[in-house]
Amino acid sequence: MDHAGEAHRTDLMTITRYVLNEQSKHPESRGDFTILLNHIVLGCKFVCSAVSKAGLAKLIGLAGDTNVQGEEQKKLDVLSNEVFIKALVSSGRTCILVSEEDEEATFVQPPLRGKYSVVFDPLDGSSNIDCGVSIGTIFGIYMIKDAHEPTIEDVLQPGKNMLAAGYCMYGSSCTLVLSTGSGVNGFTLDPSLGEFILTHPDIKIPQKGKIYSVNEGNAKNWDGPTAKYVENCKFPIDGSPAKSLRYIGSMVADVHRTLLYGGIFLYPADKKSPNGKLRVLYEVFPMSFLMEQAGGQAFTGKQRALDLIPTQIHERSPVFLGSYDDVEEIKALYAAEENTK
Ligand code: AFP
Repeated sequence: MDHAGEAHRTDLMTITRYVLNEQSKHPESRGDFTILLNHIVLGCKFVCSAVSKAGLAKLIGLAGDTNVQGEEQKKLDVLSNEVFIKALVSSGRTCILVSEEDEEATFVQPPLRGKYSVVFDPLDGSSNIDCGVSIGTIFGIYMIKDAHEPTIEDVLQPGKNMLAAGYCMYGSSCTLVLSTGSGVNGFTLDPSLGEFILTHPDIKIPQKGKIYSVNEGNAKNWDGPTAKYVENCKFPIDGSPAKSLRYIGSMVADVHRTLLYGGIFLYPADKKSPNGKLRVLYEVFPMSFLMEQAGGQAFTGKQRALDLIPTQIHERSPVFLGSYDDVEEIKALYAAEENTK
């Protein structure tokens, strides 16, 4: 009998155990972050369950404007937002919440106010729900300066100030990828236990990848460096093999593949959208944080993505993120263009 293998299978590292282990490295810690994370995990489990039932509900006629009790059915993205807002407020550890779904930030009132702000997209890629493509929740966590006097400036901080970031992907399995600033770990939900188990310890993105991921339908509006980069992926000038194109159109799924297999994900600026499409606080920053923590890079076309200082909560930015060497190449193309000005 393979006792070591058996031990490996029975000694389960749950996400809570992992975070408590991390917490024990900081004797001054009072467990606030662990409590906050538990509430985020609860939100992810709820959304995972709702997403997995969504297709079935539609097939058997449960979804629509009203449910069997005659109550109005909520759209999944609206429902997910409500679940996360309530879970985060009730944790008693948050102060300011910024959600993709809400125009204004939510300021948590004093009895439940804590020291963290959370920026999140409760259900990113939701236009893909009806065709069963993987979608996800993305989040980033900041510490606020003064819990007595929170201001919007507390969330308008560069991404490099985030304490933690992660995403949960609702796909063939439910996977939560997290960084608390010392590497990246992936946890998979075991539905029979209702627990996220560490399945992808210390994720490192390959130094160079064989895949590029971009919406090529926007090519006619791209700037020179992006167009040149993608051309080079298809027709490499150094004689190396052409890269494969993979694009789902759901950031969590595209970034998850990039993180595990290597390569580059691009959502560039174009003539129609000079700031690209993706939102700085709850798409660009958390994913850039994870990429850097996994040994990759994230670049906006002008600077390191995590150095950007947002001026509005729903601001957008172009982003190029992924394997270190691949991002290095696009940086060189932008630098070369800058030199010709
Ligand atoms: P939805 O939430 O509207 O589906 O948008 C998803 C998203 O913000 C991000 O997850 C994708 O990477 C990106 O948009 C895809 O955008 P395009 O459809 O323009 O390629």
